[in-house]
Amino acid sequence: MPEVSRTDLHRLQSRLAALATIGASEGGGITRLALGDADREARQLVLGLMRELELEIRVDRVGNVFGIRPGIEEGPVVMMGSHLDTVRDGGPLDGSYGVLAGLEVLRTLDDAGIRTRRPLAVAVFTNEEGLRYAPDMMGSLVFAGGLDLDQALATVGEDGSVFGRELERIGFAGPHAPGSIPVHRYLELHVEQGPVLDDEHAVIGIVEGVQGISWTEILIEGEANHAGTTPLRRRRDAGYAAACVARYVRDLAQLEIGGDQLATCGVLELEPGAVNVVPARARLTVDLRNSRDDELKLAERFLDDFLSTLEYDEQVRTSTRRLARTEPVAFDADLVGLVEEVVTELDYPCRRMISGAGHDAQWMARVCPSAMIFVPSLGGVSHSPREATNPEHLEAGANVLLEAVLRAAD
Ligand code: HGY
Ligand code: MN
Ligand code: MN
Repeated sequence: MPEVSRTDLHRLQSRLAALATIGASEGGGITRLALGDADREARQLVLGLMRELELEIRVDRVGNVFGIRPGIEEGPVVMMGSHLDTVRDGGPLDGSYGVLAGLEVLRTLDDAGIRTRRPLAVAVFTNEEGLRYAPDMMGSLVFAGGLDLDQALATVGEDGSVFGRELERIGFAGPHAPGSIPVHRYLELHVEQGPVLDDEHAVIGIVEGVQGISWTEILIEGEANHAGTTPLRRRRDAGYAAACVARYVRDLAQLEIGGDQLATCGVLELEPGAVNVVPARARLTVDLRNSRDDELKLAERFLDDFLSTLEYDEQVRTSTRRLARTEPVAFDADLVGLVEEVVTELDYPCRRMISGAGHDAQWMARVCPSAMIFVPSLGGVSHSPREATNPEHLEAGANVLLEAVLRAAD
């Protein structure tokens, strides 16, 4: 088989730059919420690249897009991929890098005249971020059988839109049943989105698993009142109660659970939102993460207990809705070992690690042996316009993906 070990960094960078213009805002961030117009445009750009590669294109009923490259033999594919949707004001690499590097790998194989024994595929999973429609990682979740298709299609977004209708509107309500593509191995290349590799000057993260995720929406019902006349003891202040929750979850993570427990209040909305009105209502979200499911469950329970106490202390009513819940997952040890073998041979400084961020690989691991490859995020920054990675690290990640896929496919 002809030797090939290098992808074309400039070609990859030019495609990343083109994709980054879709959903770009003045502040430099990128916003491509799932099933919005920018998501459609990004999907169409990738479809164009898939057609250039003469891939067999399949779109499934939850909008996942697959480009399939035939192998010498038929059968389960070796799949790469990630997502194209972003958070609000996100960066140019989260998700995009894994999709475009996967296509770069296929282009490199074409240029080298290489045909692998197994078919190869690049996947674009729908709604990985979960901002507009919860839960996150919805496309891979349905693909893996973790969420009923009709339930996904009926999901109402935070903007009141209906998932299935939006999927039709953007033209990506495909005919194929989710999960109908047999997968031999799944390999996802992604930026780390955290500081570990950058701090240690490592180039490649050999990802052994992903921590668990729990998202809860909390509604707090108090009573609007006059800020100047209502004594503190007579208030039912939803704003103060919400602030108590935000403060509590930090203590919950740092003091009560400890270890690698994390807690974030990413959304906090008050109504009526007037300077001289005691807030009547609050809507907030709590994102809890832990690599141990027993501790994550404890954190969830402690939060519920805190809300019960808060109701009594502040005379408010609270209600909760679980937006997402993904257990910690360990990737396939042999596939992780294959990635480590490749990285060692290519002589990149590396380390094994757990992913702090959730990824589609977390659900693909329930379908087939899966693993991930990380490259450093400069300053550990992601989900931000400042998200960036050194070009030579982008190239290193793509080369490791290329070599790992060649081995998994043959
Ligand atoms: O939330 C996450 O960890 C991922 O970026 N969806
Ligand atoms: Mn991502
Ligand atoms: Mn993300």
